[in-house]
Amino acid sequence: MKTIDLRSDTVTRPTAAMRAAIAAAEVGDDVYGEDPTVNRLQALAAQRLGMAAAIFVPTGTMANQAALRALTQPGDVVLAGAGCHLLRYESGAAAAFSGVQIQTIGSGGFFAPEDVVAALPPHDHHYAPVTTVAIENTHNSSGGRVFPFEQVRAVVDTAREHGLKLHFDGARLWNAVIASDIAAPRWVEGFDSVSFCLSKGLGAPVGSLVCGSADVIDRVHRARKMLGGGMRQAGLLAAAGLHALEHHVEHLAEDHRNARRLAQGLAALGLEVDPPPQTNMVLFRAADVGRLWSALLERDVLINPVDRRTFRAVTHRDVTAEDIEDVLGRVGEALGGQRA
Ligand code: TLP
Repeated sequence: MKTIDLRSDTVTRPTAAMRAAIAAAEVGDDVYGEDPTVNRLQALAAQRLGMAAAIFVPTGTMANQAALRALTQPGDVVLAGAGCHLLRYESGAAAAFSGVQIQTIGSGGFFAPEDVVAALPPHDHHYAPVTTVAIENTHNSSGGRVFPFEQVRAVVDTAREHGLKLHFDGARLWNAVIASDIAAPRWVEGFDSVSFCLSKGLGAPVGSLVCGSADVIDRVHRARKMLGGGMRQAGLLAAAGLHALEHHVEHLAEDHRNARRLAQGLAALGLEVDPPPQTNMVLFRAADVGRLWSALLERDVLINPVDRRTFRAVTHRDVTAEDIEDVLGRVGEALGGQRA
């Protein structure tokens, strides 16, 4: 039986064409700025986002943390949506590396300008200064939802009015672009730094970018060095990323269709799917997560629980529409006799 892996879109493997691009990559020492393939990827990323500069880093976590380091001072407060990756899944790096406190605002991962204003402290030295706002789009722990566009624009305006910096965790920015049909430069306009991943739905084995002004990217460069992320012949990895950006963005629409079909099928099996998927993630609940998890593992379906009641299934390039039908069959069998 084919193993169907819906744990994350990080599990994709490079295609033959991507491997050929890796094999053909021209390389140099990127710590000297001499890797032509890294330089091409950085230029393409900046251009796709309509920003001045970009820097290649190994992971989304490093992208976010190097950006935070570049934007903040120790002791600052960073406002972000509930359940944000920055706070929940980056092993405490914001506190350890930048010395900042993350304060969550709003609900379900999103927030409004009023939430930003309400979180601003009086100008009094008892309070840590709020200096930065971070959004996550799509928002992972709320089930891959897209931050409402007009709300993002309003948050940017308000943050600017109050002299705050802005970071955009766009690990899945391209999913938001495809789902909303709003171009990337419009999404990221006014942000000081934007991170996006090549190694999620875009299917590259490794890599993320941070984009921003030349000055911000210069500071991110220093932070990347401090984190040990200065890589040498990284063009081998950048070649995969270039291939992903050039050829894999449109495919995300299929991942989104597969997620909708999966959600519909799971609901038909009596499972509670909430929220309805907007991109490539499906959150669903089961009465006995542990039992369903092992019954699925026995049937070679990998789906991770995210809490005691909820599973997260993520669609991606290595899962076809037929695989989704297959998964639904196997979930039906696994549930046989069990209460959903
Ligand atoms: N998310 C991973 C896990 O860490 C949870 C996943 O499987 O979804 N920002 C966001 C919004 C992310 O979802 C992730 C990865 C990252 C940053 C970090 O990227 P990596 O894993 O490359 O460090």
